[in-house]
Amino acid sequence: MIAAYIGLGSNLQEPIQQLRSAVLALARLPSSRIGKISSVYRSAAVGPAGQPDYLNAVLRLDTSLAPAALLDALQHIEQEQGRVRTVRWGARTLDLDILLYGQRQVSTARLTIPHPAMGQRNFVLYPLVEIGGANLVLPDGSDLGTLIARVPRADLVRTRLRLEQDAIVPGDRK
Ligand code: ROI
Repeated sequence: MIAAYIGLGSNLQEPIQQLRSAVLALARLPSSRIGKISSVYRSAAVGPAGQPDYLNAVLRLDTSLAPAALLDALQHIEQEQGRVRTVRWGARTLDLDILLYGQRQVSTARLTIPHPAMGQRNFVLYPLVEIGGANLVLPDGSDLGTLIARVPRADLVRTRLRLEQDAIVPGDRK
């Protein structure tokens, strides 16, 4: 099993429900098991102004799915939860990003791992450190503690909302 870290984000159509539904769908992926789940964080949208605030979280998924198969599965979940293009670019019902996939680096037309923007995004780094710890090392040898020291918490708020649910059951294990 590889420890993959998945970023979750939503700012449309009951974001907390979107994130909870996504966690249930992730729990049902084959050859995968959910590990730690971060708190839910709220922040203003990075990108075009005028869209609703986002809820974000990060979870660890222990998986035997290859990176491309994992991406397929995440995109399927996004589609199932009605991700559509809206008039205002950027707002979305659900965004699932592969942040890290063990110590692997992946660079294909569809997929770049580590996620290229993760080092600049407070809504990724703070929940990631919450569950992975500041000593988590990236494939390039940098550690999360060093990265997060360069990124202010700014408007990021850690909410009391949680994504753990009784219905989380492991998918088929290999
Ligand atoms: N901004 C925030 N705060 N959270 C997100 O998850 C997020 N996702 C995006 C863009 C539009 C870049 N902005 C975001 O894709």
